Amino acid sequence: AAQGGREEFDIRQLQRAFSASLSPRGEILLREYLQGWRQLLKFLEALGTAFGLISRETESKIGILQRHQEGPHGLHYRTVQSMVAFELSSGLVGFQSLPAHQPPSGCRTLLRLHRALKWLELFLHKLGTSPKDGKPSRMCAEAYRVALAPYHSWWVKQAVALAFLAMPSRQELYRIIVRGEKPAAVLATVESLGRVYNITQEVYSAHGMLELP
Ligand code: 1PW
Repeated sequence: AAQGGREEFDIRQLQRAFSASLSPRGEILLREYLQGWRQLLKFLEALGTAFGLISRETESKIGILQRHQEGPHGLHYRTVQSMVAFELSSGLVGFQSLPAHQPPSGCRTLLRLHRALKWLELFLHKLGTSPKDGKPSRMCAEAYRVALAPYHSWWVKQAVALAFLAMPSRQELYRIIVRGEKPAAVLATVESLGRVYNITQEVYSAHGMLELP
């Protein structure tokens, strides 16, 4: 079966990509990480047009990192750790805002995806552990409030809140997320996301990079 491609969202492929992104030596492999994000993009697209802004923003961040990987310094963009080391030693991280002619750094771009991953982790965790009558739109909003809203402008927060209003019902969401899988696939995914998140967080924190502009 083709990876990427046209097929529908598949939570097992999401879980596999993120767990494959973790090397035995504790590195985060960017290729697999971005593959996980592309699978996530299919999920966002399945949530409907109300999630268009969120999908486009996600796609744009994936694209920036992909261009770094395909660029002249592509070899340095194999793992999160090697990207961080390279951008640090070349003065490319952008601890202050970078000049406009320079593409956004890999570090500041990945930081956006990294924070968003926490949103997903919290949301899936709530979904996988909540009582049957819990409302997904509320869980999604609550996870967003904790994980991502603190980093967003007022305007973005309003736009994201509108998307939640159009969130599919719990039943429909289960159809999209779980499909043929056992519900346990949700919590297995939460666990993989958590491992990847924690390692990235350690790397960023060790270099004082948790607040890049
Ligand atoms: C239902 C669970 C969803 C998990 C996937 C989350 C994808 C998150 C994308 C949020 C996008 C909101 C609109 C854009 C916000 C940007 O300003 C913001 N980007 C992100 C990814 O947070 C910050 O990027 P910037 O403006 O500093 O380049």
